[in-house]
Amino acid sequence: MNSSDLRHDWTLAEIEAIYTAPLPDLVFRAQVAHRAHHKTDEVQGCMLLSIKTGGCPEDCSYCPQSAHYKTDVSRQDLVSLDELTDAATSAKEQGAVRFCMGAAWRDVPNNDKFDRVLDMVRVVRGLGMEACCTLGMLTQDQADKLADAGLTAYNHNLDTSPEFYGNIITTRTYDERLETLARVRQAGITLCCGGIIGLGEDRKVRYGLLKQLSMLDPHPESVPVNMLVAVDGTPLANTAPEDPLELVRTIATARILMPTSFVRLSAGRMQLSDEAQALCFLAGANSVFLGERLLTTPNPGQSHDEQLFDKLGMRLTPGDVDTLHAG
Ligand code: SAM
Ligand code: DTB
Ligand code: SF4
Repeated sequence: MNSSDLRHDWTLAEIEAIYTAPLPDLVFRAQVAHRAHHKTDEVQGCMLLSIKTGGCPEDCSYCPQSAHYKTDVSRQDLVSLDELTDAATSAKEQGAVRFCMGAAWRDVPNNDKFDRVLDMVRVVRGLGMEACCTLGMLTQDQADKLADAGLTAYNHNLDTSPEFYGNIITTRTYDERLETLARVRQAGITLCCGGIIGLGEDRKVRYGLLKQLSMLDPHPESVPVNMLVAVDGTPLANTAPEDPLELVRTIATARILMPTSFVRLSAGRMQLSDEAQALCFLAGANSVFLGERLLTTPNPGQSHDEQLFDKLGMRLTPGDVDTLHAG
């Protein structure tokens, strides 16, 4: 399929028809899309590090790092280059091909801290991994500097549909998010852009999110699908857990709408059985976060994941990014 064959005009009715198909039909269609573009026995391993934690001025109601809520997350200033180097080296040893650095900023400061982030990107690239950052809103100049430092991808999620968005975040608009995404593209950095389910939204909201993601042209190279990790102290702490089959349907629909993208089974794996995760892979997920911690919340960790991939007869995408992109 040429990139010109990829569609950016999926309608809500089409998305609804895909999402609500009988599960065997939905998964079959997702498999066809998946097999046309990806190896079905491989999962891309990414590792996260929170490089600046807590005290964020945004009010994202799912997030334990927002300064608006009282949670157990303790604030931590930007980590040193040495700490970063140790974490990235260990990530590589655990099989990660992409290292993602997350900062609880509304936007990126133009000072020595940003210079340190640029050095961090160089360190990660020097170790032979893809480098991703998620730092909040960016100016064009900052995006260009990140690109010059060798940044592979920038993560900035649309999170939910434009209509539901105001229920979740009031301190930054949907359009501001789209503007940052456009600057990242303009700088020549690949996009990691997805969303979150289990916020108390209904299916229509998920169709709206999937439509917005598929309207991005080109599609985001990476689409993280998060399931809410309900954290004490946040406004969503008592939200009823989402049915894992809704996650499977969301992933399968994302795979069909954006067949060439990596679809990442992101936050929420602690709440999923091995069988539910297996269904997510059958539905076309081909990337996960490795390690015992996401940014501030727990994640299954190496030994559990090794057993899981072993049981499924799947493996982490091997190797250095240079070999990864060779074929
Ligand atoms: N501050 C940056 C930003 O918002 O762009 C970067 C990090 S932020 C933690 C990245 C994404 O993680 C959010 O957009 C959201 O989709 C996801 N996320 C945050 N807290 C979560 C939670 N408690 N459960 C599931 N996903 C979460
Ligand atoms: C994304 O979409 N999910 C990751 C990554 N991008 C930065 C973060 C998930 C965070 C989950 C809550 C936490 O650990 O703080
Ligand atoms: Fe801040 Fe990002 Fe958390 Fe929103 S999701 S409160 S922007 S760290």
